[in-house]
Amino acid sequence: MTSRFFEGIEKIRYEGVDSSNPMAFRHYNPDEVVMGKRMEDHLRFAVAWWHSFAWEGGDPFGGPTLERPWHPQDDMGRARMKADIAFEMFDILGQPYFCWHDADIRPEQGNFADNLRTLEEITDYIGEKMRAVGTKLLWGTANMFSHRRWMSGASTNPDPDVFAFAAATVKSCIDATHKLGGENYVLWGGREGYETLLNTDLKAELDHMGRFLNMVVDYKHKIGFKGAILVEPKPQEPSKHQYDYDAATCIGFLRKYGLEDEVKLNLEQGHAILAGHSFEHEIAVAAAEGMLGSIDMNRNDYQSGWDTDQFPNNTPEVALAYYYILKAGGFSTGGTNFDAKIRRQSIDAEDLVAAHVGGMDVCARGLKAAAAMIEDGGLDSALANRYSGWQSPEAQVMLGSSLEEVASRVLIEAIKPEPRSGRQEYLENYVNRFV
Ligand code: XUL
Ligand code: CO
Repeated sequence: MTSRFFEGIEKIRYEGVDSSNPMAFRHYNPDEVVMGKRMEDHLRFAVAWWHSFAWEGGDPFGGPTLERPWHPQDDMGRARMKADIAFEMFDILGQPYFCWHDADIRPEQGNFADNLRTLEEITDYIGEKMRAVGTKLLWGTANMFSHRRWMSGASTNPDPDVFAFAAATVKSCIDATHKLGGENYVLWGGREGYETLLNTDLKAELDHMGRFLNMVVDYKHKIGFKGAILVEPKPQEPSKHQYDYDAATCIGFLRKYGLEDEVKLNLEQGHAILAGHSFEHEIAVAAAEGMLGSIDMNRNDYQSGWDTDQFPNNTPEVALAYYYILKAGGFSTGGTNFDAKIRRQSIDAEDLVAAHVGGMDVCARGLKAAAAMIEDGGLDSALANRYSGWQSPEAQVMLGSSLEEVASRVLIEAIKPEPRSGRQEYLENYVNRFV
């Protein structure tokens, strides 16, 4: 039986760029082949259960604005209704994937045994719906930041009982992800950071987090989970200082704890902005280390300094993100998760669908622009030209020689560098031709 929540909203179809139908795709055409691959297989869109179905519209000044028949989310009957609604929307959008936290899909009952039982029950129910609708799981994760037990962190908590509770929680969520055929498992620190050094043993907390992540990786291999383990960088909010600040910080952490070949990154656009980076910077840093896993595609308000998690709508930004993703070989297990929420005044079912339609369309448009830039090769040839000096045998030999040898060559050959233009505006104008 279908609910009446999405009544009057038809399945979204591709109508092409000339369509003025706001509930149609103008660019996202799943079967269209871009650089030898179907658009759907490039983008691998996922809906985030938390923002779309669990969030009730509250902010620090006011309570829920989104009155949904499945709120409040405190019993299993309403958890099942929420799942029914979710899959109705997946059917309308036709996106191939979704993502969840345990706390989004089952009620919080305050103790581990009951949380485990209801997680198993609801993921069995979700498994049936996945088979019926054909939507797959991009990733599962544990919410270890909302309940008060996590207020001082999960694996970085000063209380070893919280570390234990976190280990049990992550085990249950990896089991559920594995059962549903999930393609990745994500860990976002949440409160893995601190408010004040005055009460924090920073070194002990980092060591505990490193040990925790090693346990997670060992367990993944033990059960034969083939998906990727991903961590998600974020510089602040909720904690003042987060240990997983940005891609570079996470990479250093993973190397220190011997996890560089086991764990990749789930990069989020809004988190990049909060860290003072562009999204493409974070993507390029991860790609340079072979650690690009997946992305959370949203947009952050550039003025507020908060994690506003808005749907993407900026083609030039999105195009550059996909440009560097395509340059890195595209996604393997990863995809494009809309870790984005509608504004609290957007209270209609139609707003929720329209937000995803627009997000999918701007990503498709960005992907096409990125592919066109790659096929044209303008940025590649500019780069090859800028670094062409490194092709010379002298330059290559230099990399294998000592500081004194290089110094004496400068004197003997009277090396005198001549500055060359970086051509930034020329290249920015080039990109604008495609977006
Ligand atoms: C928080 C955030 C999370 C993670 C999953 O800012 O992005 O929703 O994506 O826990
Ligand atoms: Co995210």
